[in-house]
Amino acid sequence: MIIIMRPHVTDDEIHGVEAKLKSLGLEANISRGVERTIIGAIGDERKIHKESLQALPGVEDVMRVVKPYKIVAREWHDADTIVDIKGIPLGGKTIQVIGGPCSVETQPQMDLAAQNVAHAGCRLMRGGAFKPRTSPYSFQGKGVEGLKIFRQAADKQNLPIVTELMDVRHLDTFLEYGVEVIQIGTRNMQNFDLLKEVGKTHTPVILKRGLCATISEWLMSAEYIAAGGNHNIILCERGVRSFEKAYRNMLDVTAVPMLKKETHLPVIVDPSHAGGKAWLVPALSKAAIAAGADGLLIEMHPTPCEAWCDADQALAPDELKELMGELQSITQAVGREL
Ligand SMILES: [Mn+2]
Repeated sequence: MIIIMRPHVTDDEIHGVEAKLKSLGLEANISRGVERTIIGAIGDERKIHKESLQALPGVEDVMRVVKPYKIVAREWHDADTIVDIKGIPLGGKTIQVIGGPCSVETQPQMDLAAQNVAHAGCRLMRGGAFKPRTSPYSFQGKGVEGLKIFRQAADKQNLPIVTELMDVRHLDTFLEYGVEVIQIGTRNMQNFDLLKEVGKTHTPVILKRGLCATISEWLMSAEYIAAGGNHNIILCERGVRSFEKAYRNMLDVTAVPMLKKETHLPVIVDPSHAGGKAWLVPALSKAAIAAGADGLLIEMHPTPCEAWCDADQALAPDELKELMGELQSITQAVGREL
């Protein structure tokens, strides 16, 4: 059961609902979003009479949500959620392409990358300062220095930044640097403590799908963030592990319409980590948009062969620009804009 409070609800009204639930022997999870406060009733819901809650001050609606995930479920919120990223909408009619290198290397590399991203027509930039690498001996990212470099480069082009948070201890630094979108990577999709912490902020979050995660597990992870009060969640399909060795991961295109049915949250696709090869990126990007994705997360490096990380899958600047042109007709065909 979830209780949807009216906009501009007061603390007293929230406490009123909480007290009512307590009197029935239930606990309340209060999720204070920017626009909405949603109260989840935890316990034996059979004790609740919907009408008695509905009559309480500040309550807009009371709904039984059958799914294990509640706030992120389409069941209670029919309209698509549009996440506002510094005035850039993600999840609406316009498809957003987030471009940039796998990792932050140097200031000149990032300055050039930011120019290339803006020149290609992308409105958001990606780049990793903290890198989750399979081997402890691979380049681990530049850390805080990388954030500083990224911020400077992106600011010159007015691009909001997307970067991965791996450790709760870095969250304050991310907020200090004004990171516009926090990425939770594949390997941390079920790092519940990390999810709870980003749930306490209102910073938009890109939640990547775990290597072997089911749709339901993935949405439960999103629910962890939402339950904390952060409703600005974007799901990112990036390929799942399969038996196939010819490419890095298997892009699960089916996940896109399935998620669209199950959740009101925006869905984007990362064709770079799915394919693992730059030449596969255009075809996978087109498939993603045709399937209903709201955006793409694409790796682009000013000089791909010199990239410190994921060199094989990075597009060159002219390839990104060309792809943006090719995507025009696909977006139009599905009634979207680029
Ligand atoms: Mn990468």
